[in-house]
Amino acid sequence: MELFQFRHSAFCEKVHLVLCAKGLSYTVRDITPGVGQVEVFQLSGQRQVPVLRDGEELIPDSTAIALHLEARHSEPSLLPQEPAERAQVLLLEDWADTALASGARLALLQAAAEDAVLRSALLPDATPGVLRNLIGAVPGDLLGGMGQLLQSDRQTLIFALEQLVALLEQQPYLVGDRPSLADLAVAAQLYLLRFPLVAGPQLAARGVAGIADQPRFEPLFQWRDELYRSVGRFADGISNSASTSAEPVPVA
Ligand SMILES: N[C@@H](CCC(=O)N[C@@H](CS)C(=O)NCC(=O)O)C(=O)O
Repeated sequence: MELFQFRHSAFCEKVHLVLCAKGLSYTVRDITPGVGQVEVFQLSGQRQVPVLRDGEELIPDSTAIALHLEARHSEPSLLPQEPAERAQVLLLEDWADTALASGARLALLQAAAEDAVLRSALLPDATPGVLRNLIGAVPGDLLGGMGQLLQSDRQTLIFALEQLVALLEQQPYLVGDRPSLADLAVAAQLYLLRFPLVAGPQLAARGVAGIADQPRFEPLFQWRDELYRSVGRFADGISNSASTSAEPVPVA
């Protein structure tokens, strides 16, 4: 299997987590946003990543990929058999992919507008050093417009994170007694708020100021990091992945 991805994409991260949880081997193709998406379009008929190539099949969309993998590799299952639990997992996954995803993306954009190191670390690995430095040097207030997060959006995100903390204080997983697609979808979006080790040394543990460094969210990020350990998603990617890139990219 081959995963076409952007280097720091929460939806691609979700697919990595599913592949790891199922113990599957795969390679990674890093796509450059913009120009690289032409190839994605030619292959899959749409331009977004993630796209998974599984033999002859090309599957776009993280949810479709997760369901495809669940159908092909049923163990360990990420979707409970019990209908009510299954429905809860699918609802939570959809919430993570929509409301949480949009809040997290906006929060990261705003943080990047204010933080030159974060800004340049988020650029695709193929970006030449000169350009990377230039973008890092652009004053944050010039970029402020692109990352404006309304106070109410931020409050909505914070409220949601608080509910996740409260829920996970009571139980180890969001639904049921084992990791499900709901946990992986939520953990994948948390990638943007505080980068896990697998994001590489420049980004690991950095994130959105006021969230990544907020003590009351610490249990949530610890839960996320523990989930990464339990599914075997490690920085070196040795357990399950080999990058096709010439650089030793920490497999994303
Ligand atoms: N619903 C899709 C969303 C995928 C998505 O938003 N991909 C973004 C990267 S995170 C993308 O390809 N953006 C480029 C574009 O829209 O042209 C999924 O779950 O995979």
